[in-house]
Amino acid sequence: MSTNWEQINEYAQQWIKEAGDRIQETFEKELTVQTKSNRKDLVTNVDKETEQFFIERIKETFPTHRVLGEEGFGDDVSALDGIVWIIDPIDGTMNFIHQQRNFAISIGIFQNGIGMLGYIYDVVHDELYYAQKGKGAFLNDQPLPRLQPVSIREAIISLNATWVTENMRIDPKVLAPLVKEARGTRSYGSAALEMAYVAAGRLDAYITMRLSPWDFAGGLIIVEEVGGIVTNLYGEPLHLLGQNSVFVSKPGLHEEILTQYIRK
Ligand code: 2AM
Ligand code: CA
Ligand code: CA
Ligand code: CA
Repeated sequence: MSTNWEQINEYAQQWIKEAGDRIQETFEKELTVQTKSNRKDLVTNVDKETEQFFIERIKETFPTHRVLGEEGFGDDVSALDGIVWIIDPIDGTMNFIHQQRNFAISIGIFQNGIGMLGYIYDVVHDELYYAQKGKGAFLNDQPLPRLQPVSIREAIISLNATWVTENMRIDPKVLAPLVKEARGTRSYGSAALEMAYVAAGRLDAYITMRLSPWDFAGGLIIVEEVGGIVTNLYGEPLHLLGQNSVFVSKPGLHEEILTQYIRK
């Protein structure tokens, strides 16, 4: 039997909107904030409740689908056979806590390792970025145009200041000249939104040194549907079940940055 992607898409969009409404309702309530791996790595009761909400809905409706979720309420996924939902219930938790904006729900749905449906929902702005493999990407049902080439000098590149200061993952001298040459840099603190912004042409590229699958799963599908390139910093494909550096860009710009700044 072939998979009914239209049906999965309808449910996914409905649950994402419902989860977004639930998140908005928590703005008036007190948050429980905990740290994870370090003092900058945060989680709240809302991250956990939102992930549990999705898992309950998915398991009830699609019992054979598996879920890989950041907060660990899903399945132990060690291979991507069958249908797997990769979920980040709140991407940009620090923003959620401090700003009540600049965060998103991010979901990628894969079949045998191939990205079929991608979603990034900017809850506060009610902006749903969505893509289905081979059918293009959309922002609130408006088709997103294919990405057009841009030069480095005219590009706005998103990256965190961490990567041009002393850090454990990259020599700060590698990206500093790129920061200087670009028209501008930005940092939003939500990998999912930064990928959505590349897909929507609001940013030209996004570079970061360590993300997990749930941070980029939704964005990967959306960006590729508009002709953008998603690789690790060295131009290699991303591992969907491990951590990666991530380099998302308009097509020509991707090659230009790789040859002039990363591989040189
Ligand atoms: P999160 O909010 O879901 O944790 C912040 O710069 C971006 O990096 C967010 O998208 C954040 O996702 C992600 N991120 C990945 N690993 C992280 C970590 N260990 N600590 C903080 N943010 C992390
Ligand atoms: Ca997190
Ligand atoms: Ca995340
Ligand atoms: Ca998260």
